[in-house]
Amino acid sequence: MTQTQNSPAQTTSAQPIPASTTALRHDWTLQEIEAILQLPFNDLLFRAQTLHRLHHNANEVQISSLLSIKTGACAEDCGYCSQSAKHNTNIERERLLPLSEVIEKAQIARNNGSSRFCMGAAWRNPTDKNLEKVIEMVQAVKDTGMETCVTLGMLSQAQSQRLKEAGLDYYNHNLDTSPEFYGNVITTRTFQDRLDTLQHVRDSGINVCSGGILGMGEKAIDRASMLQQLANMAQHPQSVPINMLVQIEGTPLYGSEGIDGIEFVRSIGAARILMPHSQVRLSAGRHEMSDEMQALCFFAGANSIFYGDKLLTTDNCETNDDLALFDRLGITPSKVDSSRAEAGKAHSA
Ligand code: SAM
Ligand code: DTB
Ligand code: SF4
Repeated sequence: MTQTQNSPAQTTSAQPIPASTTALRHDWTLQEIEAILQLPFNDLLFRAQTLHRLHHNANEVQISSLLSIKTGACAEDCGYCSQSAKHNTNIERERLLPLSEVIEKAQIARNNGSSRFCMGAAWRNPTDKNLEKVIEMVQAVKDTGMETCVTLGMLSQAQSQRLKEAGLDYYNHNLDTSPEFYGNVITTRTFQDRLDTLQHVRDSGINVCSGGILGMGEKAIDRASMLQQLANMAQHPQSVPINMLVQIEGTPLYGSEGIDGIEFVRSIGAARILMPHSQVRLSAGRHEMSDEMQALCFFAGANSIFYGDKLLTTDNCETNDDLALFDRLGITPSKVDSSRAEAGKAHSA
């Protein structure tokens, strides 16, 4: 354990945390994380917000847009997902989108102020042939000036390396839940498979985007355990999406006991405390949250969202509603890095 770090298990004081006590840790015990999640709510939020301000602009939120580039007919059985071929859901399957359509959607996202464009494919893993097609998309999106992110399922080391060489900025691959609850959600690939893919991504030098889903019927200890897995990685994921389950009819997890809103906010605060430098993304499920709950999540340290009317197959908040909320909260979207933005302008001129 880093000696200068306050022991969260013993700290219930709401005193600000000096910068010198916030060395990054990778050795959190489950008990420490449970203790953070159980702090008096105001202490938890104060502590999370104090750390947040040490490392981030408190009034800035990064916005990413999502596009499903290949939808449905997935061989995996993830119990939450509309796109598994094993579930009887009402989604329209689509083959890999043509490059022109991806470019069109990316330009719209960029013009709406997104700084990152995330493309998702319903694959267990990409074939090398499909990977080359995705790489063309990554390169075209980079030309708009936005950061690029893809989520394509499991990757080999060679595939990660190929994506890195192509200039990919982020790879999203979620742990989804705790190792203990994992078997209740997915049976067609293991928790270790996920860790292996994340290791390949990290080793090839791509930024890691990894988080999970809350509200799948897991217990508080599973949330602590999932956060422990993320926080004890050799390097904290640069981006940590925290999704609230979007319940989709026809999926096995439809009808799960959801998560209490306050518990959700606590989990965001804990993610901020455990991984102070990371972007914590308030991801799927915002559609079901009140403005006030989202505001609490931002206060607890969430500093990124998915922006745009659609996630992958389900509705997201309306962009106008998001802009109105940002306005009421005095939040501004993070700017696209200026050199990238110039590159984008040059391209669209
Ligand atoms: N097929 C790839 C994979 O699973 O790695 C990429 C796409 S997958 C849809 C990306 C992530 O979205 C999942 O790991 C899960 O965390 C999240 N997700 C999918 N469906 C969701 C739902 N109904 N509610 C909340 N999050 C969801
Ligand atoms: C992540 O953590 N959440 C996003 C993204 N990564 C790919 C996906 C959310 C999907 C929500 C359900 C849907 O639209 O199908
Ligand atoms: Fe397939 Fe990804 Fe959905 Fe799992 S989450 S069923 S891997 S698209």
